[in-house]
Amino acid sequence: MSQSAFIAEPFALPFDKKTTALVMIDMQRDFVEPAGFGEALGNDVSLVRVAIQPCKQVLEAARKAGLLVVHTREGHRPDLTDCPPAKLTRGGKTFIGSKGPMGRILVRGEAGHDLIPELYPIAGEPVIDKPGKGAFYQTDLHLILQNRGIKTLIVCGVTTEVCVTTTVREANDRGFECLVPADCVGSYFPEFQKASLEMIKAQGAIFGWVSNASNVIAALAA
Ligand code: TIU
Repeated sequence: MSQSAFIAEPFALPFDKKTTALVMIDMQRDFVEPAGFGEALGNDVSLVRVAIQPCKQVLEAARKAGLLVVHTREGHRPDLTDCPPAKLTRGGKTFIGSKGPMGRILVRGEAGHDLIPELYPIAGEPVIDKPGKGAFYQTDLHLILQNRGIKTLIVCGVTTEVCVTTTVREANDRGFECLVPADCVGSYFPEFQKASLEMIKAQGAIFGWVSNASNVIAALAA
């Protein structure tokens, strides 16, 4: 019997390894490394870098437990035809597609768009290129999860209040149960990190559950 439960708030979340996937959101150089898009926007990347090691431990535990692992990347075609004009005008001087220290910002194929080496996908792990903040919008993520019979998602990555919670809300509306390990998600804004995690688990798990890396690792190893 593979039914188990994650220790979580507001209450334990039962899961089955066969129907659980790890979704690693946008752990891209542009968001996490110095000199990327995140830092160019004026943010302190050390605040999101603290999530790297916990993410690495959860990723290793998920691989060992045989979970489906999916990675996402936010970015656009080099000609930016998939970038809404309204999104193109944001970010002050740091426009999507403009030249950054790690290539054109949030453009597919550029160095800064790539996933960080610490969490690099291995063979068999789908990588979803997404044009939006949510991982379901204009991608085949839902199809991939459905085809594998996935019901539960462990959602990690950056940033907590932007792409992580957008994805959790999208997933929740599609019937998935989402668990967010608090130390595996990062924000440039401590107050947003705190509020986002509180919102997820409020009102009896309105969008999902909140836990931490060690609880997830223990449950996956059981
Ligand atoms: N991946 C993601 O969260 N994209 C963002 O643009 N996040 C910010 O917090 N800016």
